[in-house]
Amino acid sequence: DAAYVGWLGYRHLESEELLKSGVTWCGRVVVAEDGEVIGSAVAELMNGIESMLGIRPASSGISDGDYCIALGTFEGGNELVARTFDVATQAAIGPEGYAIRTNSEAGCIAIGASTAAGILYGVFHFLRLLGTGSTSDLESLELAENPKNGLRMINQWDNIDGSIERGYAGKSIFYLNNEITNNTERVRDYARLLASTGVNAISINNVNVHHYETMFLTDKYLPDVARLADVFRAYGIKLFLSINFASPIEIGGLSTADPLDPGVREWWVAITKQVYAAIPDFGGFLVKADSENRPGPFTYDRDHADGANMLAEALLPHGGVVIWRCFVYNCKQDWRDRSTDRARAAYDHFTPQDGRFHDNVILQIKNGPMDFQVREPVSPLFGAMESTNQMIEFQITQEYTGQQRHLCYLVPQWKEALDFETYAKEEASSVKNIINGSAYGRRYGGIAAVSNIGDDENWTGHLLAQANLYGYGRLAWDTEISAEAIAEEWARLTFGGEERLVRTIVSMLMESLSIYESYTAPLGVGWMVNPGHHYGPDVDGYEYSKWGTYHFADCHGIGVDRTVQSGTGYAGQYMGSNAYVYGSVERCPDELLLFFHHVPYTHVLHSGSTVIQHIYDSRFDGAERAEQLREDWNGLEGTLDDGLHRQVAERLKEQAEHAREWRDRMNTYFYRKSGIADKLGRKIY
Ligand code: BDP
Repeated sequence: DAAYVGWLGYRHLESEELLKSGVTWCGRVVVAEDGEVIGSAVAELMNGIESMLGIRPASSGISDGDYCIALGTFEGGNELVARTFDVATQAAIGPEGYAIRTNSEAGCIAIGASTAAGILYGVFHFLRLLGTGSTSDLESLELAENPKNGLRMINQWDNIDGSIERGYAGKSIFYLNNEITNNTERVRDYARLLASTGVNAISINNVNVHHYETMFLTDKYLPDVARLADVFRAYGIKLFLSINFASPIEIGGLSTADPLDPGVREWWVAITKQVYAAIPDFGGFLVKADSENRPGPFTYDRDHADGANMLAEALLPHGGVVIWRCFVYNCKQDWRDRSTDRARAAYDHFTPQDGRFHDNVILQIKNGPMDFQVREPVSPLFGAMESTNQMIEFQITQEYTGQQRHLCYLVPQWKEALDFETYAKEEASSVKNIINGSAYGRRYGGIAAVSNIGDDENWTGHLLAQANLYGYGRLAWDTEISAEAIAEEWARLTFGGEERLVRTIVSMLMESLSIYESYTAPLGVGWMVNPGHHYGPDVDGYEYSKWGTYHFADCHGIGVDRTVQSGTGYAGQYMGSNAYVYGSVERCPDELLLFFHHVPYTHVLHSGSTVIQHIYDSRFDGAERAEQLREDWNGLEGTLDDGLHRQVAERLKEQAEHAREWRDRMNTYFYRKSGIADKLGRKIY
C-alpha cells in the first residue's frame, strides 16, 4: 500500500535520462563485507534499484569489469572503494558519515564509509538522489556527509497496554495487551523508515513509566526487549529504555529510591549489568523525574544531579548514557507567587547544577519553556550550562498542533529553534551549536523527538503528517537543510515528480504552521485548548486550573507579564540582547508579545494593527486559509492515487470546519471581554 511504504515506495523513475544512466551503472553491487547492518544496506539498495529502475542487480564480492556500485568501509577489503577515495576524504568521514563518488576510471560508483552504519546512510542517500531525481545522471557524483548531531533520537510514548500517550495514529506497533509484540515485521519497517532519514536511537516506552513498563528491566520482559533491540540494531539504531526512578522500590523490594543510598546505588549497578547482558549495545536510560507526579530525587531532598549521576555511574562501565529530561515543574501550583511561573522552572532548577552532572549525562530540554505550544520562545536553558551536555526535544506527535487531524508541518518551527542565537558566546552559539556539542566542546549531544506513529495503515493518521517524521530525521542529520527542501524531497519520494503536484504539496506544507497558529493561538498566547486531551478551543479551560498556564485575559487586556521589572522575571533568564528584546514591550516580536507582556487590547503592534484587531483578523484569515488548503488539495484529484487523495481530503475538510469553530469561539470570547468591535464589521458569532 502506497501510504504504508511512505517515502520508501521507490517509485519507478520518470526521467528517461536518469533511468538510462541508472541502468548503466547499477547492474551490479560489489560488496566484500558482511554483517547485519551491511546486509540491510545491500538489501535496501537492491530493492530500491529494482523498483526504481526495473533491473535486479547482480551481487558479488569483486567486480567483473563492468560498471557497478561498490560498497564498503574504507578498510573493509573492497578494492574499488579503497582506490576511489583518497586519504583526505577518508580522514574526513566520521563514524556515521559517508562519501559517494563516481569513479569512471574504475567503472564504479563507490559508497564508502568508516563504519557499516555509514554505508547504510550512504545507500539511503544514493537511493534518495535517484528517487528525487535531483541528479540527472550518475556520471559525476561526488559528495561526502557527516551527521551534524551525535544522537538523533526518537522517543516513543507507547504503553505496554497498547495505548500511546498523545498518540493520534492508532495503537502501538510495539505492544498489545501487556505483551511486547511478535510482529517484528512492522517494527522492522519502522526501523527502515527511521534509518533512511538518519535516526540512530530510539527509546521504546513512554517517559511516564508505570508498573508493567518498570518491569522491562527484569526477566519478565528483558528477552522481548532484546528482540526489539535486534531489529533496530540491523538498521544502526540503538535502543534505550525510559525508566521509573522508583524502580528500586517497585521492582527491587527496597524501601527507598534515594540516589545517595548505597543499597539503591548497588541495585542500579546490578540491574544495569543485567540489561547489558541481554543487550550488549544498549543505549541507556531516559528519565522523567519529579515531573507531573512521577517520582524523583526531590522526595529524598536530593537534586537532579544526584539522581542522574547515580544512573550514570551504573551505565558508565558499559558505555551507556543517561538522558535526563528537564521538563520539571510543579504541576500543582497556583499563581500566588510570581517566581512560580512555569516558564521559569527548568532554568531555575537546572542552571545551579551546571558542572555537577557526569560526562555521560545529557540533559534533554524541550524546545520551549512550557510544553510544545504552537508558538513559544526557545528555552533559555540552551547555552546556559557550559559544563553540561544538552540536547533538544521536539514533539513530532501533534499534541497541541492539531493532533494529526489538522495539517501542521513542523519542520519550520524546529528550524527556527535550532537557528536561535543564544548569545552564550561571542560566536557560533545558536541552539544547534549548543546541542551538537561544538559550542562548549561537549562530548554528547543531539536531538530527540516524540514520535507521531501508530499502527494505522499510513503510520501517522494524517498522511501528510509523514512529512514531519521524515523531516525530523533529515533535520537531525543536517540542521542546515531548509524546511522547504525537506518538504520537496518528501513530496517527490512519496508522490512522484509531477511538478504541479509537488509544488502544491510543498506550498501547503510550508503554509500550514502559520495557518494553524493564526486560527488557534496568535501572538504567543497558547493554552486555549480543552484541558486533558488538548484538542479544540477552550477559552478559559486552563485559566483557573493549577497547571501554570494562563493568559490573564480580562476586560482591559491580555497576556502574561514575564518582564523583570513588573512580572515573573522570566525574560531575564535570556542572555545578551534576547533579554532586552523580550523584556521590552516595544521590541518584543509580535508573535511572542502575549507570552512576555500583558497589554491592553488597544496596544498597537509592530504590524500597525491593535491587539484586538489582530486577534480578529488572524482568526478570520486562518479559517479562510484552512479552507484554501482544502481547495488546493481538491484541485489535485486525479494526479495521485484516489485512495490517498481521499484520506487527506477528509482530514482537510474536518480541519476547515474546526478552524471555523476556533475562529468563532475565540472571536466571540474576545469581543465579549473587550467590548471592542471588529473594525471591518464582520459577523462575530
Ligand atoms: C506533555 C504531555 C504529557 C507528557 C508530558 C511530558 O501532555 O502527556 O507526559 O508532556 O513531556 O506535553 O512528559
